[in-house]
Amino acid sequence: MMRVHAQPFPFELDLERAALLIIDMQRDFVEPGGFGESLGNQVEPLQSIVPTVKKVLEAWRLTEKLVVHTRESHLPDLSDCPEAKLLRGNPSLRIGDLGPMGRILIRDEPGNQIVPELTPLQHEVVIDKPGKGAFYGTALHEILKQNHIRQLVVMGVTTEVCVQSTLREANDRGFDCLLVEDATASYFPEFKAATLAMVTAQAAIVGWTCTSQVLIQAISS
Ligand code: C5J
Repeated sequence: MMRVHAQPFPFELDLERAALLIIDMQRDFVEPGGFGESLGNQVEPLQSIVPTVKKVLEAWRLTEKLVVHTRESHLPDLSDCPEAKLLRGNPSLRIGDLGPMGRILIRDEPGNQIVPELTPLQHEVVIDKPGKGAFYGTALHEILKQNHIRQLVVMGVTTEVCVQSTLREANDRGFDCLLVEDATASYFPEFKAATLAMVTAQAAIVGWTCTSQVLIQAISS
């Protein structure tokens, strides 16, 4: 056990039972010219965390503990995309349409790949998820159980959507979650701040948050 300085109180990290979970660091959300930008979002807040996510990932890889990457993606025939998601709102591009980096949110399209700086290693787990939460419609829970995981260190985008949904799903399944504050981002900085506050409120009702610096220090010691 190692004590990590965290909010709202220290997190007792048990590396033997912990996995690193990186949410949706895919080109279409993060890179200029992708789907996120085509929706009118500024991608800079998302781009700016890539070096920090990379630093934590590299430190975690040295521990040889489990790494899981996720991608929000759908099958090419959209059979795993509910109509409610497909038809929501009035966007200029819908899921499955041809966007700046291939078909939007479709598995194996260029925009659906993890950004090159964070490319998964061959032995790392990659979960393609049809929803916002990483547990919905995926084998994630089974994989974590098989690996005797009880704690998740979480990074990625966007803080208030797929990251927060995943944290809540994980919390309900009995995982202790530690979100890395400077390794998560939103197109809306105020939503990120609100999410960090919501996660840690009421004595860690959803989980803990910490900085990448204290996490790297703890796992490297
Ligand atoms: C969104 C995500 N924002 N990864 N996806 O639609 O948060």
